[in-house]
Amino acid sequence: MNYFEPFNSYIDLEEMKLNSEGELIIRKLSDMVDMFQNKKAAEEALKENPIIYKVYNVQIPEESGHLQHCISIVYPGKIGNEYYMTKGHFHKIKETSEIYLTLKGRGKLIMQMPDQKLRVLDMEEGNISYIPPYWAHRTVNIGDEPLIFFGVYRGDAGHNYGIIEEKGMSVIIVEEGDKAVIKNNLAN
Ligand code: M6P
Ligand code: ZN
Repeated sequence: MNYFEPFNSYIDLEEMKLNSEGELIIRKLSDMVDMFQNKKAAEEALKENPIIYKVYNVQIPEESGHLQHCISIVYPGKIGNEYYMTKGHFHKIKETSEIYLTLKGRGKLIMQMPDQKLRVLDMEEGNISYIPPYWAHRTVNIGDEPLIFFGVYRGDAGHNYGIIEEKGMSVIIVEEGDKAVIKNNLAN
């Protein structure tokens, strides 16, 4: 039998850094510019090309017995009136689930089934959100500080961005009169 050594990672919430050996993914606006609805605002913001979010992955084998886990930081900001968000994905192995624990900030977790059924959960400090099998998931920062959350999912689940990259999700989250509002995505 192949033993894998137990280990700790450490999240420093002030520094917003995960202390582990894994891969750090940095997504800038240029990596997802087509996902925002206001094309003019997106083009304007591209001049600065802000970081939209970071994902600190702990290095774990992509095997079913393991649990991938990571810390994501979605920065505060908007493109037009649409809040910064993650790209969003289904899992490659569709029947695998995921858990998010919100550590800091305020957000929304949009989930969507292949038949378009939709659910939106609040992400607030201490919330543990369960993303059941088959639901696509995207997080949106609706606050004015970074949204920081821990995610854990089956080792071999994988990411499938395809259809969300092409069509988006069926709702978007925008600021209207100081409030986060869920709107139908007319482009979907
Ligand atoms: C969470 C997890 C990660 C995911 C990240 C960013 O931390 O679900 O697996 O990579 O959010 O989301 P996305 O991959 O959709 O950009
Ligand atoms: Zn996932």
